[in-house]
Amino acid sequence: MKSIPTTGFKTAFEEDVYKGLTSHPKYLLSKYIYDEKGDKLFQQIMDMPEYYLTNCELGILQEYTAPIAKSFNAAGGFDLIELGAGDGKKTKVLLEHLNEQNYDFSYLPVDISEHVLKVLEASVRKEIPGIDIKPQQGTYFKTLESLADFSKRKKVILVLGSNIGNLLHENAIEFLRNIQQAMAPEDMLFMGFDQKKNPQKILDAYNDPHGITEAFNKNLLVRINYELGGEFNPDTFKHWETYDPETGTAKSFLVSKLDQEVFIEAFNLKVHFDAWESIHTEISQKYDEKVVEWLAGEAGLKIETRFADSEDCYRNYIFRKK
Ligand code: AVI
Repeated sequence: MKSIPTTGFKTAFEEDVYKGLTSHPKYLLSKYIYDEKGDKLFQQIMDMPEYYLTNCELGILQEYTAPIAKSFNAAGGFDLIELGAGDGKKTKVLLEHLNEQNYDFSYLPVDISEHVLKVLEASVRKEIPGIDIKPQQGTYFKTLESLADFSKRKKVILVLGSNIGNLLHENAIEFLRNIQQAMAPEDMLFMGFDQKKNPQKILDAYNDPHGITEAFNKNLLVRINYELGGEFNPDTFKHWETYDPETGTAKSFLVSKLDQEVFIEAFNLKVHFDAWESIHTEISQKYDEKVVEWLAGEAGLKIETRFADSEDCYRNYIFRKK
């Protein structure tokens, strides 16, 4: 395999794909799954019965709406800042309650995608009229930085969906530390963590019989084809999931079913795959209490409260600054 980038890289996507496919072992970053098609596939994943995370978290938010809302409240009202709001299905459970009970709050969903924010804003305004919604377009950290001085009110930062699980521990600590640095002493962080459980249940969630997770994973190849002039045939790759119950790490791979060379125009490069060679594409970390406590502690946070679903598959934690 020859590494011949003709010029400098035009985008971070281009550079990261180049690095990942010229490494040994090969990898691609899961954040690039989420283009318009990837977003839609993820919506479908969240609606699958096998993807228990959605219903577990929804169950927690429905069962503990009142105490959660109460813990958010503060004398001067509060700003509810959600990082990565998506379609807001779960958040709306909280928003409806907060609205009905006349809590004094503003809802600030943060997302990189203007489109996602527009759709979310329209649906929140329609379903829960009267809510003070102020969408914030941008990366999490740039937005958090600017929100640190946005108002004098208490900030409640919401991160649902166990999104932190897509980060290696080292990066998860950095993520939490960035949030911690934007927090004032009275602020709080409300975050979902998928828990260690029967390994079969985890494998089933990431290896569904409908092939939706496979299409989601392979969207990386489809996107390389579209955006970088790649010539991947996704059918020649197998979606493969592993789960290590000791570390709690679920890993997704794409495995080449044959010895092949794939041309990528943007790099003027043929990438060689041995038969059964893998591309690592995603981690979905599962947690236990000790690990959550350790990650939080390393980031200068402490656990204040936790809420679990009836089977203890999933937990939402409230963190404060240490
Ligand atoms: C967004 N993230 C938390 C999902 C997860 O569970 O890791 C993405 C996903 N990958 C496969 N299915 C869902």
